[in-house]
Amino acid sequence: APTQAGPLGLTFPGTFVFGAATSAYQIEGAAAEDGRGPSIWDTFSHTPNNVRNGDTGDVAADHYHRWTEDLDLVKSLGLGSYRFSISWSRVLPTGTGTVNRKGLDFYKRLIEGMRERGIAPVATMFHWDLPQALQDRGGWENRDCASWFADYAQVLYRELGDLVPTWLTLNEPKTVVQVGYQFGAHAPGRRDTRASLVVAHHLLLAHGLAVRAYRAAGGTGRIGPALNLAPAYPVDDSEPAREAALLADGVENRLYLDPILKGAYPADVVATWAPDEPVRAAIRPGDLAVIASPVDILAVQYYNPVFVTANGDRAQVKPTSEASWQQIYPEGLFDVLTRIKRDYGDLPITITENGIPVDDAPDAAGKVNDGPRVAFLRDHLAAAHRALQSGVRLESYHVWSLLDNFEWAEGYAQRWGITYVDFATQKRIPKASAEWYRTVATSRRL
Ligand code: GBH
Repeated sequence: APTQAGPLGLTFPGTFVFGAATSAYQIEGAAAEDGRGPSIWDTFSHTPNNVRNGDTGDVAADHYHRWTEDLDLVKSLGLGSYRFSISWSRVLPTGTGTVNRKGLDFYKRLIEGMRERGIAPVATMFHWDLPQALQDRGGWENRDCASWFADYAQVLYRELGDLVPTWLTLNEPKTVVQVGYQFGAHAPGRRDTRASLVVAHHLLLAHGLAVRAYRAAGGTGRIGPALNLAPAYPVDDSEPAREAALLADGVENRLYLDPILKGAYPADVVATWAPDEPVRAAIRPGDLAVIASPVDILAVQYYNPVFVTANGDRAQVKPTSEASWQQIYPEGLFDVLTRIKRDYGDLPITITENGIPVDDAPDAAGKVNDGPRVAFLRDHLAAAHRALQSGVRLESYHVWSLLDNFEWAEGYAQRWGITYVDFATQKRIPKASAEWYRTVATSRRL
């Protein structure tokens, strides 16, 4: 008998997993507890005028103390997967050297807590919170940072490897490159395009070395990168607009996908962006072979497309969410997923982030009605379903985010959670979107 589907008439296969995502600095708080060393986000957020309202992650959603409640929440929403990140400076307070047991034990308990609840852990090793001690040694501009990362990764494999089926190396290297090193709106707040390209290479090298270390450690789970991909469309059919969109695709997507999955930098991006010696010199013989070490899974994060004019500017074509950078275009997710299969091969894919901010708050009855988020998630899940039906090996979907949290330069002013957090009391209230998502996840119907 045909399975009865939800309002859109779509049913996800029994193997498909629904989950939610967070990251360490955005939710944990406890910034100075149990031996955690400072990260560049502590430094950045404590420097005036970097973050809206002077907000910091000192307390955030206090997840470090409330993690059992938060895992109970994941379970109560019927989710099968939870993607979190590990704070490098909790595990290694100065980035290298002695392991901080208490920091490591926090993650051990957290991961065991997931397993007890039947939730599959997806662990990101780096979600932008570089140990400050390593920034003091040059950070990602220093080639050694790639090896420091691989050493840290080895500690994680040794201590937590048996407990974690899915490892993600770097969260969104593109955002570090663009926002951390070109626009300066994220830590470490640099504005230097040449440095940003060297950083891109060192990040990719770090990813590759960590993948190699996983194989050398005999890891039996899966490992891959987490890339935020943005399909680039020309605003019109003119030749110049189409060429500009092609270059934008290079900068947004191929600059990361090509070295990892094809072992080569995209020639058009290199010609346009890195014609000079310092950047070329950063790329040493053998690096690309390391970067292209085979991965088991590709983690895709999708928020928005870019629309490109003839002179290479970005244009607004679709309505935005409350984030000015986010034009809403669900079809872009279908395009991204099918493009990977077409251009890079049939590898397993997990969507590790997708969501929007909504300025929501409890009403008189204590309900949080985030209707725009329900519509956004529904339309993007429908696009993911369409990709599945056209043969993409899409295994799972994680909503960004489980909780309202510290939204980087926007501080607590943007709420991205399916769960409302009252930061004064730390009370959690599942929003309408959470109730809706529970129904989808438990029925598999959309
Ligand atoms: C993700 O980045 C992050 O992985 C996650 O931590 C974050 O909370 C979530 O999205 C929501 O933002 O204002 O011009 O400087 C998504 C990619 C890159 C989108 C940085 C916003 C800022 C553009 N983000 N970008 S700008």
